[in-house]
Amino acid sequence: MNFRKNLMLLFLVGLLISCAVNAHALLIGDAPASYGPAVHTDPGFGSFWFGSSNDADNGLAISTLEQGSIASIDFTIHYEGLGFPFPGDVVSAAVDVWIDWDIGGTFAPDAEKILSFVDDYGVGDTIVSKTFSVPNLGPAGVGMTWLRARLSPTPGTAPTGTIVGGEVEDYEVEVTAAPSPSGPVIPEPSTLGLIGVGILGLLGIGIRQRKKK
Ligand SMILES: [Ca+2]
Ligand SMILES: [Ca+2]
Ligand SMILES: [Ca+2]
Repeated sequence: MNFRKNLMLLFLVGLLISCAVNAHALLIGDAPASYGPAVHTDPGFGSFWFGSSNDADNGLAISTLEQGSIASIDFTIHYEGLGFPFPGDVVSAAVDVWIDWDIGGTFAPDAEKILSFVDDYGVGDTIVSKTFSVPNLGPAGVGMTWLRARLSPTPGTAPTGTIVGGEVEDYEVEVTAAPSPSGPVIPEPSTLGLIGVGILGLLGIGIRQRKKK
C-alpha cells in the first residue's frame, strides 16, 4: 500500500514539475495557423531573446512597408549571460525574418526571407538596425500581412519547426502601394483627337473670315 501511495505521490510531483517547466518552455509564434507552428524551447541557461522577454513580442521596431521602397527593422537582442562573471561572455545568434509578401497565408522559406544574419552578442541588450527592399507585387501585395522573426543558436532556420533556444516574434504588418508617378499629364489619344478637330475648326473659321474681306 505504501509503495502504491509513494508511486502516486511521485507521479503527481512529476506532473507538477512537468507543467511548471512546460509553462515557460514553449515559445510559440502567434501568426494564424496557416503560417505553420514556430516553436522555441527555453534551455533555461544562457538564454537569449528579442526585446524585454522571450514571451512578449516587443523586440522589433518595423518601419512603414511601401512597395518599391527600402524599409528597416531595429532589433533589440537580449542575452541573459551565463549568470556569473565570465570574461568574454557572448552568445552567437542568428536572426532570420520572413514577410508574407503575396498575402497568401504562408511564408515561402527562401523567396520571402527578407533578412538573415549572424553575430555575437554580449550580456544585456544590443540594438541592430537592418534595411531591406519591399517588392512591388502590385495590388495583390497591398494590405495587412504577417512578419515572422526567429532568433536561433544556429543560422539557416526555416519559418516553421522547433528550435532549442532563442525566440519567435510574429507581427501583423501593412504593405502600402507605391505612390502614383508624378510629372507632366499626357492627354488621352481621344482627347488629343478632339483638340485636333477644334484647332482645324478654328483655322477653317479664320480662312473663311479672310475670304469675306
Ligand atoms: Ca520577445
Ligand atoms: Ca507567401
Ligand atoms: Ca515571442
